[in-house]
Amino acid sequence: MAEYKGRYRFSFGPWNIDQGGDPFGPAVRKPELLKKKMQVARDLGFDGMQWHDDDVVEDLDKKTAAEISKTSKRVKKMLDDHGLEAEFVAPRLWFAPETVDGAYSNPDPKCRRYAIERTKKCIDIANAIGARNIVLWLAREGTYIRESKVGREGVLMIRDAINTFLEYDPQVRILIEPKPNEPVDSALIPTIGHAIGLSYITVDPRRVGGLIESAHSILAGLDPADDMAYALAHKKLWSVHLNDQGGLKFDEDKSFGSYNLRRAFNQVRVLEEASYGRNGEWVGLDVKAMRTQKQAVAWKHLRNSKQTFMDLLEKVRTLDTKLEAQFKAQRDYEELDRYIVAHLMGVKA
Ligand code: 3MF
Ligand code: MG
Repeated sequence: MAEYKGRYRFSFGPWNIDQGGDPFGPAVRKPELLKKKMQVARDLGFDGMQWHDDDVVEDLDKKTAAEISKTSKRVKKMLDDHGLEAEFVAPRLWFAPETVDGAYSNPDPKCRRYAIERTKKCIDIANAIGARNIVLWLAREGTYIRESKVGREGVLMIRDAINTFLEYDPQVRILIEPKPNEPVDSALIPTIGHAIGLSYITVDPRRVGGLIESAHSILAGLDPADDMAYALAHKKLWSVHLNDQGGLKFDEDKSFGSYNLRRAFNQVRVLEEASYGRNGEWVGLDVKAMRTQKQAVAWKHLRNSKQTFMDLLEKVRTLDTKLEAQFKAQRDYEELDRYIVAHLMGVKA
């Protein structure tokens, strides 16, 4: 087993410290300043932050190139001052009126042009804050009813958009973050298998990979550890959004390991066994504080997720793999099952 003894680097995005609003009720916490969020990151031992383009430059659509550059430089300086790096920038392609019916696969060419121009701005911001990764969460690239779009055309439109970005910036890397549904009913690129398949029909597959979010795999009815293993086999697991999810509900973004510890253990194990992080990959979180959480402590979900990862890493590293191999050789999976459960609980098998 090739074990990576290096240090894991952790990141989260500013949206992970939020105001607790949901579709049925308003915000319950006041917004926090970016500076405060960076202090939380530093105090909790995170190494970097993830960004949406407009987390860096607010009201991006209304800003000139000079304004975008100036604001990005200010955020870069703030990051430097806090000893933090920028992991990636993601274009927010689901908020503007132009993206109501999708971004790159929008049936209206004017709207598609908007999405492409917006993503170019996002790439400029990434360069300005020192991130070489662009994450595409393809939020509205899909349908509410099957008949509304031609699936094949939609996929090829997304491919064409990605090709445009690969050509726009010869250094940029595109990480597709698949999700099967929400906000749309049915996504065109619902799983990591789809994302990797798509990468191979772009002009430069070596620069197109994936980001796997635990909850997104679970929403697709899949096991996140297996999804990660699949992407690792293709050398295309370039980031993760660790979190947890209670079954097929709305996207909950629960703290990592808080719902299904064994499922979380297997994610950490898959990463550890593949020496994840050796090529600079980050352990990203995408977690939300519960709506009930009060302002002053609405950062504990981040602390807990990171700590649970480290605790599970210890469980991975102390697993008796000889014993495991013995059970496997005997095909005694019942014994193996009990051993894993006992190991996780810290009791005798
Ligand atoms: C939605 C998500 C997104 C992405 C983010 C960065 C708002 O389910 O997970 O969070 O992670 O846009 O790619
Ligand atoms: Mg995510």
